[in-house]
Amino acid sequence: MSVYDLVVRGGSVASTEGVFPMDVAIRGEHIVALGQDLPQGTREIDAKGRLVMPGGVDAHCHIEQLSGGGIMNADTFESATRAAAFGGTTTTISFAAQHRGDRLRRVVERYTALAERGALTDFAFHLWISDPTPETLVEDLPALIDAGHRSIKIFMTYENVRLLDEQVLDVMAVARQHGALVCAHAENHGMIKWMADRLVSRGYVAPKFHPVSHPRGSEAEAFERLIRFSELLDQPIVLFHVSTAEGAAIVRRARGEGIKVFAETCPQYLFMTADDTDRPGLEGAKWMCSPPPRTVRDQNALWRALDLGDLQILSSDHAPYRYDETGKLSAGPGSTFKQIANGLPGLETRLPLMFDAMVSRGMSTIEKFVEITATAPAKIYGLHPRKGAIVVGGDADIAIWDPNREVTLTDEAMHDNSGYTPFAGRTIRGWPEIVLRRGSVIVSDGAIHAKPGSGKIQLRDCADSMKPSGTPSPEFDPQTNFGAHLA
Ligand code: DUC
Ligand code: ZN
Ligand code: ZN
Repeated sequence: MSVYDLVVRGGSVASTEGVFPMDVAIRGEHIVALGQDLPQGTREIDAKGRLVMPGGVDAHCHIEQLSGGGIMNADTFESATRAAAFGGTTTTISFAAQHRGDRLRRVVERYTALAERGALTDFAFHLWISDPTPETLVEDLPALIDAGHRSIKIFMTYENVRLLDEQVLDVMAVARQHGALVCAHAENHGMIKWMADRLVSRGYVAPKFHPVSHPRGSEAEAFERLIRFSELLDQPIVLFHVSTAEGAAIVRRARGEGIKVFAETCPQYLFMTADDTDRPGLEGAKWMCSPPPRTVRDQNALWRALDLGDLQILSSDHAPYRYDETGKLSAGPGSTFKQIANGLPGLETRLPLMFDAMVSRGMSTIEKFVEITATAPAKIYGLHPRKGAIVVGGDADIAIWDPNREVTLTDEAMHDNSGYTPFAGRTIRGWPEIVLRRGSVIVSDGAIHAKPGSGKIQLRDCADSMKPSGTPSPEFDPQTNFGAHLA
């Protein structure tokens, strides 16, 4: 009998350090050896001519979740993680979304139960806080962070979920004390509301006015504000979905100042522009998300920022709504852009789109692709080295790619429940053919083999990314922690 349950043989193993010809030996759920000419396993996968990559870590996706506007998204954990797996992603971080009046602890229990019933990939949650009551801040949040839910999501806009500045600071102070990251949807609420109200009152209601209602400065202003909060409390933050050149420049400057800021962008900001929403009737709704995609100049700035390391993470922001009365058109055929749910499906296309651009078309390198789609999100969110890399001792989460397979994206080929992809019609080169999650083949021959509910929750320790950059203090103490600001 072999010492290895499975050997992935003869492939090129990709990491942030390079691409090396190696076999990968797996026992149970873990990688136990890497090297050439490893002994025969009980089972073997022939990976000759294939790239053997870490399974993707998608650190920003909305699954089985009620939006801020009260619209249920189209996916269950089963359908969303099925799509993720087909696209080479083996870990998702979605939201345990607290709406006002909800008890946070119950929210986490509810989402955990949903994921434990349906998920095919492994999963974790960001704690989405929209009701920072004493119960939330003093009782539930500290206990949940200590239990391993080590990232928090806050909104600076969206009427029903946004926090005021003082509330954001309250949440950040708890995060600092207990060791969690604070992730933010950062846009200036007043600017967006004022613009949207004026546009609608003048009859400019089509989807193409949605990008107009999110002035590019609304991102820059909110980024700058949140960064100064981060500086005040010495609390690490992640800025979600950077969409503008100015936003990327602000992140670069803040990191240069030594403020612990991480940032993410998404395929929609690299491959789409505001013009995508300019379609007949309400069709443009399918391309509507917030912040909106901008211009080709912004795309170029974001690519550069990824290359330079100013932006570290590439997530999907998968937020699936059907183009019908259950989703995008829930307010009816006369919907204004304000009434249309924001968000795009993207769990399945995230990795193939990025591989095609970065590797097949030569805009970047395989190493950088692995970094921004798997290793860096795993490190920043406290999942590494269990997730995000092919290393001895890590979970055997592996996507085996045919780098030459050409695929034309179509609505029909997608496996989530939204019924379309904003990237339909694109032909891309490179596709994950076999996907392993903790040593089990969950995708092969174009079919899914995992059972709903076989994904496991990933509780996390306090990673370095979550710790303050200055001298850590065990207690929240304005005298010792904020002395510099009070002087
Ligand atoms: N914007 C968000 O903030 N969340 C979900 C989707 C979107 O477009
Ligand atoms: Zn957002
Ligand atoms: Zn989002």
